[in-house]
Amino acid sequence: MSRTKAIFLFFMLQITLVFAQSPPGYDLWLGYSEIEEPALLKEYQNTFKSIYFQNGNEMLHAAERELTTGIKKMLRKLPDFEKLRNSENTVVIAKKSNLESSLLKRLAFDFDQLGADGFVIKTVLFERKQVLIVTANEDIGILYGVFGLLNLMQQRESLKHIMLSDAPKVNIRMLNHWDNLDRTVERGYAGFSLWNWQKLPEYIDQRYIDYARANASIGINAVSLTNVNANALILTPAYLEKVQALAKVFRPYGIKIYLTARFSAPIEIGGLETADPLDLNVQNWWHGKVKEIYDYIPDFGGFLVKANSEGQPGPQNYGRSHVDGANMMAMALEPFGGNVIWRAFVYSEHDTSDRAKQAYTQFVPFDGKFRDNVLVQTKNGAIDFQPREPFHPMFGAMPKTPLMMEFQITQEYLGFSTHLVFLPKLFEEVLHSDTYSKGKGSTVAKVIAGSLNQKKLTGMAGVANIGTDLNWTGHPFAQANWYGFGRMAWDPYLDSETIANEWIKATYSQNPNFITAIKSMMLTSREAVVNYMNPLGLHHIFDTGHHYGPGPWVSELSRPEWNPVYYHKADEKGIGFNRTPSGSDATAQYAPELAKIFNDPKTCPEEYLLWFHHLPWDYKLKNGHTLWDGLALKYQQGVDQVKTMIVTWDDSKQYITPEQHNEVRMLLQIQLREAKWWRDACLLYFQTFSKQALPEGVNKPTKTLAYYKSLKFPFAPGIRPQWH
Ligand code: GCV
Repeated sequence: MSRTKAIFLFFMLQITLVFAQSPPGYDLWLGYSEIEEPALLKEYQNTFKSIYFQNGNEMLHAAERELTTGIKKMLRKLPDFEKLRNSENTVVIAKKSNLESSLLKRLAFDFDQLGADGFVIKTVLFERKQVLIVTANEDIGILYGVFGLLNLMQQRESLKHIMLSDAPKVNIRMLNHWDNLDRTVERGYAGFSLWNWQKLPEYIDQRYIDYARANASIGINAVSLTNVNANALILTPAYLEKVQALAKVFRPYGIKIYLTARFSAPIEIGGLETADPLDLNVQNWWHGKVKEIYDYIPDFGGFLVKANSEGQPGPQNYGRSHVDGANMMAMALEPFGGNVIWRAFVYSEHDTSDRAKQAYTQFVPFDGKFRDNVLVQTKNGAIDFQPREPFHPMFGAMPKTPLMMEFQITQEYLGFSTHLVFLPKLFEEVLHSDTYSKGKGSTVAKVIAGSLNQKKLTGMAGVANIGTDLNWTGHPFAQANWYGFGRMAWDPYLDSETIANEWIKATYSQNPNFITAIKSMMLTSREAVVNYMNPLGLHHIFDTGHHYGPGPWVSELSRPEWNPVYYHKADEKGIGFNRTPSGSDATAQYAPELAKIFNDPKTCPEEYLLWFHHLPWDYKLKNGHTLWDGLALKYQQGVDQVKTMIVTWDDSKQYITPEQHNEVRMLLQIQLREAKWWRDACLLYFQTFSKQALPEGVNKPTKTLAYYKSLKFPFAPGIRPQWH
């Protein structure tokens, strides 16, 4: 080859490489960075000399494609796949039914424990050679096994003696998108909705495929596409054919589609005069609609329903109950194997009792009355995705009902996508909480995994934080919350530190110094946000509507429970919501062992103090500070923790690219500014009641309370813009 031609080809290759690269952050945790450790690279190269990959359907092809992508990137070589098994194979990837009996013998594994989704990855000595086997009962197990294998390599684990078997502990591992049909996203902070309804069904955006890959890599197997504040149009043929196209993309990745069903759909799109669940015409309409949906999407998952909540229609409009509504839909879905996921996020302006008690009051009497294909989806706490809430008492009180956990991955009350907050810390706290419903050790995780009450149908949902932003989630670290949610939905007993470790290695760097520092930053980030927003059990003191920033002074909204003053109840005497027997008695909804602990301020964990108690400003905290001083110091601590996060991030600059460093640095600066805003606005406001000076160590606010009260945010994301 001539020199000129060689130079030309070299440049073409560079150009191809440049263009083949995804935008920063787009690859999520599937970047498959090159193996730089020489010994490990050699080991992997030897391992992947010849791969037998069972031929098969589109799911196995998807798995094989992923393995190709991963190996090409990590080992800088194209893998050598064989479609016929031969004695040279160093890797065998096949279902159990496709493995020769001699290999099965070597594996010596009880496949019953794997179920459909589980997998085994094991290196065995076979005919005097090492063979790495990835196997499972079903295709989906192979897909998860391949992602498991790639994950091990991203964690730089040696495969020489690997023996790993894993299976999910929860059946439905689901993302709930709150995407509107106009592509705005309720409480979305990462751009617009991914679903391009105009171009579907013909145009399949590569993003749909990459979204499915990312979900499958962490075991997510269900998604509801649209907002729970639902639009009935999604159930019409014009949209169903688009949903069908998405279902086709997601199917090879083991993901089922659910749709949000607006309870009044029979009226809005069916031409009926009522949506009464006991009306025969209404029942027939839903039966027909369900059949129509299954004609489009044979593996349709079912409906997710928000009914009689925040203005949404529901069975109570007709004097019927949640059971009547849910069971009516369940009967329509039953013949096709579909489920109803009925949300328990209900509270009413006509109920004057403590909002925190209302869902329990409405739902617990229905325990055991729902049909078998109904799951009741319950938010992690009794109010609404606050930075910290005690676990929802329903988790300890409905043993005969499959309760599905609803976490919020999108950061509605946690600084949007501008604050670095590692949510698996919050998820873990809730899942590890003890309900005591069957004595000590009856954790929420056991309720959700179904082991406490022997449930066959189990689920965990996360409200998605995904949008059209190049990096999917707005903040690069918000990707860790999507990742962590998926990992905990797969295994609710996992700990947040393990997840942080995995995510950092797969996303940023293998450097141990970087990992240690960033892991500790992530693990303290959740406590930091609690401290600078809602310390000591304060909650729902956010500004109205958009929930951007503090609004503890808001008191004039039409519904009492929409006003922050309802929640903090600050006055000259003190602060906090008395939920003990002398107050709203919400503690009675917990097991007696817990109620006893919560009822006494001396035994109540201080992180829930003002959630359960109204206490005087000079009440003595465990550390000897008065409540006023302690509260102020907590706000300051939150700000200081953000400052430390900035130092940690800056010190880690050398391990990542300048772009990676800079984007998070800019976001951390916003976080710091907003943490100070929270501290100053809240303390100035609460000071009008405590009438005490700020303690030493707390920075003096530089602006007045009037200034903070005057702020307006027409640009706040997450709700439809309100410019007027
Ligand atoms: C989808 C909170 C949010 C609403 C959300 C609601 C829910 O109230 O602010 O935006 O509506 O929860 O979970 O249904």
